[in-house]
Amino acid sequence: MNPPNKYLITSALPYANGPLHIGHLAGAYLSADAFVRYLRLSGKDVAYICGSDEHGAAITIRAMKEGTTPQEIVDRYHEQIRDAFEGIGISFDIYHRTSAPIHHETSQDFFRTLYENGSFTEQETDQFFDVEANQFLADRYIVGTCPKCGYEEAYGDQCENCGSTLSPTELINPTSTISGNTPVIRKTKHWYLPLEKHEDWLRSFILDGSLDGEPHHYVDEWKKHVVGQCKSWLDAGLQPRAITRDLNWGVDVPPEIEGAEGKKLYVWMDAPIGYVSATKQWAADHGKNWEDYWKDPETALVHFIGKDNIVFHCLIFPAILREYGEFNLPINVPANQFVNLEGKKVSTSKGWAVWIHEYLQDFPDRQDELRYYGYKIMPEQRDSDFTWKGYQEAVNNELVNNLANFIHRVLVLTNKYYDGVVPEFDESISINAPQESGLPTWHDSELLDLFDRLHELRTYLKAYDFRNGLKTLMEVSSVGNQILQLNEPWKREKTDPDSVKVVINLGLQYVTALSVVSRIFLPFTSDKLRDMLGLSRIREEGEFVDIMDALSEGKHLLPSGHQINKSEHLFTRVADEDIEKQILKLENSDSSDDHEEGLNGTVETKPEATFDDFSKLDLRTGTIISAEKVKKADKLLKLTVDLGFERRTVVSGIAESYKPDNLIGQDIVLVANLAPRKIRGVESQGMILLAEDEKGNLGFVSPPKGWSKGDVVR
Ligand code: B3M
Ligand code: ZN
Repeated sequence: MNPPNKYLITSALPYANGPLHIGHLAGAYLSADAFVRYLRLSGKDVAYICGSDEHGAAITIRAMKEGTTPQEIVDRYHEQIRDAFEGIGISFDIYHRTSAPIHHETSQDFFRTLYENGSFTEQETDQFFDVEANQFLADRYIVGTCPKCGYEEAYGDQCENCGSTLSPTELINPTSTISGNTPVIRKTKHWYLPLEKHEDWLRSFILDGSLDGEPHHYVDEWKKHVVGQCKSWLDAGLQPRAITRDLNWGVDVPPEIEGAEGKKLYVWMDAPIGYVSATKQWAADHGKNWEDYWKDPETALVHFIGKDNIVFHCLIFPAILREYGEFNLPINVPANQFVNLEGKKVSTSKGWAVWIHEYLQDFPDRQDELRYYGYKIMPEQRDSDFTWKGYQEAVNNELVNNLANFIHRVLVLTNKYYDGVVPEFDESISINAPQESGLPTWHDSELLDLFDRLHELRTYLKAYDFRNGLKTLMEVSSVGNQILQLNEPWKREKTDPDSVKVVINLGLQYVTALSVVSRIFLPFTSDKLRDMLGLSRIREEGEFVDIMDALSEGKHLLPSGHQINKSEHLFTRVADEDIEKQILKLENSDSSDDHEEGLNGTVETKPEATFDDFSKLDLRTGTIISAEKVKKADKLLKLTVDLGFERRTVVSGIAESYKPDNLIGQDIVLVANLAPRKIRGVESQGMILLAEDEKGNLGFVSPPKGWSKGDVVR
């Protein structure tokens, strides 16, 4: 197979329900960005497509929590995410959005075409319906008691206490999170994509890299964990997937289709079509033909995603594209695993994240430092961990001590000895070789060595191995540093100026090469470097090929006689206090952040209660006198509460916030006349009042210090 000349590259469309964080960035964007920059530097025709995913429960639940509309949520976050991407230098050709009319039209066209093809089946199922809100309830809109562990706030699809996967109808006392009412069961009809019909061709597509008996892509380039995940889906047997939902936010099922009323496309049906609609918009804006990028078999399609999106991009979307016909299928889906933060899972709702827009505010001129560290820890094969200490070390030890140091020394010496003019030199003069000190080498042989290293870099990039690509880039700089170190031009200038010319000229060739290839990972640095070298900035129009051609022909990258500019420090050290601030901020993110609900809208309270409703409750002051864990329930503690007039056993979901030992003596307020309930086999005789913030942190509501037990709270 010949290498393609045209590429359509996509990065997963982030949900517009929260700000962009480091987990997103190192997952599906830095990788794709390096890849597209590399392709453009190699002279390829590339369209790099992304946009906001503005549908789905992620958005509507967010809107409900904030007491605002889905439209307001997506408008806010779409812009914020777009700006953060731009700020950190992700070079999309278009950053589109799925609320755009062209996306709705394109998605409906897909639905219509597949519907008319007979690609769907229809099924009627039972689903919860909220009569007051007059809508069917998606799984996440239903809470109730987990049938497995008794946890009262299990979702319709999962209990977060015991981890069980549930279906909404299994919940005990299901309630609608919209109205607080008990939902009723109604029948509803949906369209399904019968994936099982696609199993055979998908199997050979994924596992052998072939399509209709022809080789389609080199399967050994696909990451093991990607193929592995698909294989386990295939081995388990593919099932029909519902592709519509009863919702009031999303793309309408085309209205002329019978039964379309009230039905929207399932978000995972329309989101990947977002790649197509965004390409259409981009093509229209730039006088291109979108079909050249999607339907020309010579064009390569590559999806960059995180591992949680593998099945949608490797199995479901390909099935949709193939049913539609004429569309290319991906030649690779180089999914990344996850990045954790200081050892914990990144979480938007818990505020445990490095937010890109905040990073850009805190470190306005350090975009490439974050990018660098992102590539260094990229979770290509397994999960990895972002730590602020690790970030600081990478910047100080690698970017400052290696890269910036090498470049600065070469440019400073050029300015000092030759007034910034690239020196002529005698090709026959040998200098000390970098690899083994003591051995001689020559300018031209070192340039061949540089060629080999850049070739290695290219090989890693082709294989989506960005970590090793970055390492190789840094090796170019290390070798440059070794050449300086072993030849000590600053000492020899007086005694052996001719060999110093060789060394400095060689150093300048290295720096020039770095100014081109650094563009792949560190675009801001590349621009600064080109300015210092007195060269025009890289436009990503085949410059990598140009320098490889030049090197292979024995030409120099920076001609003698060229005038360079003053050197400025490319990177500066990150101080301990900068890092400490970030760590502190992270630890305090509970109180200090503004990503969470409540700030920008009114918070909705529960439906009105009368005074009589309230006065039914008997609230009493008390003190916890014993506490122990409840077996097999991570969140539950069994407490004994002393009310003065009697003692009560209470099961409370506070184990994640409090250690049993720290609770003894804690004053509390108890709902003393709540009907007793069995939780995990223990009878709970009341409920302790707790305040809960938007992150889920719990704190006791307690009487003033020293207050007596058993008093009424009203
Ligand atoms: N919005 C899911 C996610 O952020 C999703 C990706 C869509 S890609 C077409 O994980
Ligand atoms: Zn449970």
